[in-house]
Amino acid sequence: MSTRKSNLEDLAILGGTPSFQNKVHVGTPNLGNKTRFLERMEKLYQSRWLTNNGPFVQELESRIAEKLGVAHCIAMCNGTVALEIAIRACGLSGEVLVPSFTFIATAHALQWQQITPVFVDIREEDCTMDPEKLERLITPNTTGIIGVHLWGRPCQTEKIEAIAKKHRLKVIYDAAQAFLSSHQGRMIGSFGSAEVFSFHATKFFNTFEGGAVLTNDDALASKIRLMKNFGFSGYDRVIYLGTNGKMNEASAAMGLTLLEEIDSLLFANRENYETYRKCLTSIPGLRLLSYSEQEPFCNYQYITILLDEARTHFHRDHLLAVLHSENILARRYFYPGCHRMEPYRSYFPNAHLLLPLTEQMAQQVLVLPTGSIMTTSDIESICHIIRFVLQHPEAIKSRVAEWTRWEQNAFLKT
Ligand code: T4K
Repeated sequence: MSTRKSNLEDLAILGGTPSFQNKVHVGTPNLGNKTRFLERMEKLYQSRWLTNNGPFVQELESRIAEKLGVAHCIAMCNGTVALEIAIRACGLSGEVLVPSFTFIATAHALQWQQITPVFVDIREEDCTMDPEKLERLITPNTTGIIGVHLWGRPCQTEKIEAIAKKHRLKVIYDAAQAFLSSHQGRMIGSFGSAEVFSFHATKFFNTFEGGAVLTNDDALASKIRLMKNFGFSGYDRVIYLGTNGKMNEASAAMGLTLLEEIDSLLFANRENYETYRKCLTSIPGLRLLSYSEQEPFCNYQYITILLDEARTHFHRDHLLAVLHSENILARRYFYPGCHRMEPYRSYFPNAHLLLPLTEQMAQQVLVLPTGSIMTTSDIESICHIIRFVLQHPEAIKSRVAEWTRWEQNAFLKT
């Protein structure tokens, strides 16, 4: 339920009633058909098979591999562990090139294994890693590149892979946000040595917690299967160093249930994106990042806007404060950039000097709510508030006595 704003006093930050009674999140989980999920839970109760490569996990793996046209899908307990295992299985060490403008897990998955993430700047068009900036950062210690398909938008795979080939580097993609999107007509999941998805609750396709490594390399797939199960090749027989990266049966049951209705989830995301696009046009200084119309598949999972303060006269953080007071919990994915978070800010205090666009975009970006829970009217209300606020930037700024409180709030603290 939301109310329209016609006077400044209607804004919750100026004492009005919040537009939304309950908090609206960027990634409220899609839950799928409860009956179908409970039917699977009933089977799980009867079989008492809860994890360790159970039937639901096997079914989910083969369905995903088939859907994406990739030889192997190895389901995992989450995207971060899947990344760590893929990195290890590919034999990365020393230094690996990676964008800083990503979720912290991309960098942590390397550093966790004493591999140094070397941060690369991004492109202005879509905020993915800029291949033009890659080559100069390659040293004798570089062993690989991790590209990130940020917000479901493919990074520049051809250019990245050409550079990797020239320098004999391995390429892995962090495709955590790109499940069921394509790149030049080919499903994401089939690029590089391996690609890693996240099926976390906040992703449009979730398994509560979960993830997967996709690869067409048979030997790599076998190694990853060993690694995610302590290196067991049979009862009492360990032939490799491994860890516990297994997905459990309840998670896989959730995945299978959501796969059954994936088309309607994709449709909802697309409709939401179209509504945002329609309602956020012609606002000076506001750019809604578009998805390519050329691609046959896209998950439309993230609604990303960039605010150029020089033109809006309103900083992204002030808009964030206004939206949060209206119970619209927009997020600054990915502020302030991995290079400004620990331990990297201590390790590389001058990293920002090589990351001008990362710095700029991290100040401008805001991700807005979407998912099947959102109605057209909810989205229209969010857009109405954004438009209303950006029509009165100076008046609102001068009247909010409490910016300091908002700025001290954990969300807005640098
Ligand atoms: N690489 C990339 C590029 C990634 O984006 C991610 C994950 C990874 C690697 C690692 O994959 P995982 O190991 O996570 O599988 C969230 C997610 O936890 C994370 O999975 C995701 N990326 C990242 C972009 O976002 P937070 O800390 O911002 O989420 P949180 O807990 O604040 O939740 C987001 C919103 O969803 C909230 O506004 C509340 C709502 N929510 C959340 C949960 C968990 C619900 O309504 N219900 C829920 O159950 O990280």
